[in-house]
Amino acid sequence: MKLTGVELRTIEMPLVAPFRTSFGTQTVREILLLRAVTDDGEGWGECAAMSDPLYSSEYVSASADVLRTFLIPALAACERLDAHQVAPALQKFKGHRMAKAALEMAVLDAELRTRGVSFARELGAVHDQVPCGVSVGIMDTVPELLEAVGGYVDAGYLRIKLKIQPGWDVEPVRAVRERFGDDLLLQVDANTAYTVADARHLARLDPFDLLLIEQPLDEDDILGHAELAKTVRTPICLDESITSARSAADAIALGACQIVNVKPGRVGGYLEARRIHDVCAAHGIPVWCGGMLETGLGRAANVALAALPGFTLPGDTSASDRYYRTDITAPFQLDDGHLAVPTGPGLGVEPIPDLLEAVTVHTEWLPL
Ligand code: OSB
Ligand code: MG
Repeated sequence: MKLTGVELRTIEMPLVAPFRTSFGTQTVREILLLRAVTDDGEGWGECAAMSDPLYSSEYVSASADVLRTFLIPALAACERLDAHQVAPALQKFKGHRMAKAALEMAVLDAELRTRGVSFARELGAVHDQVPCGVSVGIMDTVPELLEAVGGYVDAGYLRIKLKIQPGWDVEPVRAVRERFGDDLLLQVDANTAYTVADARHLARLDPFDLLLIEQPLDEDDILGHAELAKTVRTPICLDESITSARSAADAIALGACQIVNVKPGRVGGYLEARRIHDVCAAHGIPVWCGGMLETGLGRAANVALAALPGFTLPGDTSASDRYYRTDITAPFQLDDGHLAVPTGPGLGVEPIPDLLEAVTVHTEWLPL
């Protein structure tokens, strides 16, 4: 397969409701999409970066720039390109994992469509549907939160994740646990909003039997998480801190996490995400698939990944309508709390031209 060029496309998708985390409020999701054009066919990639560098250092316009200036040109040297060559070809460039992941995803999709193989089969999926959770943003009041959670429980979501921050943690968790009972699978995500000095405070979440507390401390603070784990009984799960299979192995060895959130964008792609799955499985560490408010393209690949055997907890793989009134692909719909794993070649879904056009704000063709 020879890459002839890549189209970069920026889209803006209005969210059905504002999504507030400890790092900010999203009302529109700006997303960079890639269309890899090869002599054999095309493939789609979706970049996980957000508009501003608040979740991680990456952001949409920086991802577009590094792809245009460095990453896409670096693939010109690959005469017989396949997805496994992408990460090695880009390795000399530091960081920018979300941009690298998007490019690898587009090449992988093109390759798999040519071979007639689905993402699920290629990655090693063992299920044809995956159990789904939902990530619930910070609200102005507890009654508003209870109403939102009630809607998701009624829709069939099998696990609820509450975004927390100092001042919005113990009371909302208590209220949700009291209203929805002990059987509700419940977890929290702080997106780095605490310090190790908050250990005693975070231990006040222990009585509520949470599945996990996700990324309470700074992404660099691996030893802080290990220290925190001595005070807090709730299992600690890392998101932002895990950027590779090596960093996952290190965090596990240091006792910094008992569970890992796997996000392909954050770790440089679906192939590295699978290696994290393998490392965690070898250590008996459960993993689950995180999300970055993806369109149907990223969701298709995430759902395929979440069907691997080590993904034993429900993921942030919610239905399309939890995010967008109109997705750019056929919508993913919840069926008894599950999403079906696509079976067609590659991602198994494609953008619907009119819907894609309607949300596009910029396109750029980069010949190789
Ligand atoms: O920390 O998991 C996170 C969304 C954007 C950025 C970071 C995170 C999230 C979510 C929502 O929690 C995940 C999703 O439903 O896509
Ligand atoms: Mg998170």
